[in-house]
Amino acid sequence: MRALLRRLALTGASALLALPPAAASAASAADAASTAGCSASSAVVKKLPNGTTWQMCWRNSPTAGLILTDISYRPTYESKPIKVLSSARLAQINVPYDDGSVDYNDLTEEQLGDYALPLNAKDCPGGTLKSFLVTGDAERPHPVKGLCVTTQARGFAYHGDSSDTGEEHARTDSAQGQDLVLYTVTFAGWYHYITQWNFSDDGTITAKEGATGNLSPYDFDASDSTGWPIGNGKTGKAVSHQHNVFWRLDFASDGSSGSKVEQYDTKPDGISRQGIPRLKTTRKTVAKEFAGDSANDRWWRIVSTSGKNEDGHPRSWEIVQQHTDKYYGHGYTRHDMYFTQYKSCEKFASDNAINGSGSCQDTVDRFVNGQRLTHPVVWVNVGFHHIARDEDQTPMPVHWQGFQIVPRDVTSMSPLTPGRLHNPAHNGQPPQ
Ligand SMILES: [Cu+2]
Repeated sequence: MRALLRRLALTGASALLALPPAAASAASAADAASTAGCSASSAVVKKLPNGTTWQMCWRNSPTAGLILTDISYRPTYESKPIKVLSSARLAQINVPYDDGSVDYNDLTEEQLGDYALPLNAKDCPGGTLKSFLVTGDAERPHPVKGLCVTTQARGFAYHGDSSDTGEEHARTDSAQGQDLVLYTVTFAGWYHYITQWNFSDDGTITAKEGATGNLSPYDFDASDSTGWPIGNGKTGKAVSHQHNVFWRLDFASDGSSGSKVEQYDTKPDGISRQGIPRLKTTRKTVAKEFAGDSANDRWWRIVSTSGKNEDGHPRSWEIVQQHTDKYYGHGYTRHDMYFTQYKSCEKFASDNAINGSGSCQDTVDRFVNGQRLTHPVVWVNVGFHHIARDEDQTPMPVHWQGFQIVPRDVTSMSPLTPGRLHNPAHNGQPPQ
């Protein structure tokens, strides 16, 4: 009911669905905390079983929820941590309903971060719960144990035969992978949102937003073309809607905010003499602010202008966008990626003007106005069009949407290569 009142108070409209907030505080070795640039209570430092160490600072914003800062990656063979991101956070969740009745901004209207829910030990298996302050509908701020910091198995990290790279007494090597995982659960209306970040031992970062909770009880009046029958017979049709999630990434490759953005496209390139289709990959440096769209065989990377790996290749981080249901309802939701020059008051993908300072534009599409990209901020937009199904009752099984950030040439070999293979003999073209 609290959630309903919150919706009604904010919108004056009938009820809908909502969203929740985020996380904060946590600890580890004091030296790591000082390295990370935050207090021990807001530092997370974790060495995973395969040897990779991730470290970062965290806090909870009443609006944006869980905010991670100063994220660094230290694979086994690196002598010091490699800075990846200055900041990683949500930038908006839009929830428009297909019948045009409502259109929520769950961060900026619903104050997602201020409605974090307490987690129980069973909600954080093998991990540690961290507290932070929220106010929500209470009179004053109070602590909630709302951040889980844990590790999770992710299946195979690799499986390979070393004879293929020229080892004389060959072996089959295999390992299981692990992730450092941080998440909070927040609510808006009847929806509970899981804001989660996975940091894998192979250097991959996964951002994922999970939607669970319950369908809006006030929105079972859809037509055939705007909803789906839920419950016995055909009388109640739940209104379909979009969960449109934006993330904001401020890269700091190798500790420097100076980076460039490249777009790669692979296309057919005729037929070879053997009668086999050829493919050709082209690179385009994105010099100015840019709104991008996913396409077959297209990807982007953020390239450090200062750091190189031991092979002499520039370190970079590739954005891997997964499935998205694009929402065309607003100018700012029409593109999958926005690359903008860093500006401190550009924090939210919509409703930005009233939530930052007055000197910034209101929506992310308007942040793109021709500036040269020397300190790129990446906005990733992933949509999920939710046509409800009977299985959504109850509680609704979690639906995830998100993307990944994958290291490309950050290290000269796999960060997980077994020690006996981590040498020049196994790096590059093997002996024939
Ligand atoms: Cu939904």
